[in-house]
Amino acid sequence: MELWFTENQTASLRISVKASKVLEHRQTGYQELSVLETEPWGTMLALDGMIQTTERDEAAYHEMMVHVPLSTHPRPRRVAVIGGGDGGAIREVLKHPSVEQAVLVEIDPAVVEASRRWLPSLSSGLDDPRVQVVAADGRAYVQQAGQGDVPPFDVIVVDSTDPVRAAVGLFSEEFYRDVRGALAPGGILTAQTESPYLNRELLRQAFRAAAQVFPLARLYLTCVPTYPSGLWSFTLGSLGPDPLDPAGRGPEGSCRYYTPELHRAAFALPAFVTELI
Ligand code: AG3
Repeated sequence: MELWFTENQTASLRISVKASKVLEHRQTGYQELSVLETEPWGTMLALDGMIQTTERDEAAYHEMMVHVPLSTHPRPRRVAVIGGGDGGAIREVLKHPSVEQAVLVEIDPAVVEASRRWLPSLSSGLDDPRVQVVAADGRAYVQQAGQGDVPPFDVIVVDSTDPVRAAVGLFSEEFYRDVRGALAPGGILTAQTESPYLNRELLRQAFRAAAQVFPLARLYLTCVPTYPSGLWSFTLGSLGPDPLDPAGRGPEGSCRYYTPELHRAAFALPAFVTELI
């Protein structure tokens, strides 16, 4: 018997992947969690039926999401990742020697547990002494951070799910204002902002919201074959440094996707994307 996993990406678009095994499938306190062994992409994590990450293509997402802001900042010391319970983003943050503290704020502890168990190549960094894992709602955490409950961050990375349920608020102007409040002078926000082909309104709205809140806002792209349309966007908001003129040292240790050339190239946008924002 063949086993196929299908994500309904939109009402009229699906992606299917052949799986050899279901490693875990359960309802957590927040969502339906599935971990599958797939033939083309290796181990894959899905939440509520939406592919979040796969071993084979996650570098195109996590490396670009993290190394672009962290190489832009001259000396990132404190970094927060909102969401991203699989640990892939944190693993990349730790490649920057200036980082003294990396806080992972994941609302669903089951995601962290599943990743520790099935995706060690993503979650391995979670045991690093610089890492603090907080089980909390990212919005509330960032709001409190802005009120001085925790020291300010140099970079805040928003590695959220699609804008449904708990994640809806993570694409709003209000949230970006809270992020700004939690950043140190010269701080940077990077948020995943979905597909320019399939989430046009959302992307435009999120980018414009960031541009309202931050003196500098830029959009950049990467290619993630298992995400809807394969073309994926990040919105970067900065209180100072410009990602087109990166001031940091860049990641130490090997990358599978990110290069300084790609860093620059990622900001070259197709005409239809420039028109979109
Ligand atoms: N967060 C963004 C995943 C969005 C994918 N959407 C979809 N498959 N419909 C990924 C979390 C990885 N750390």
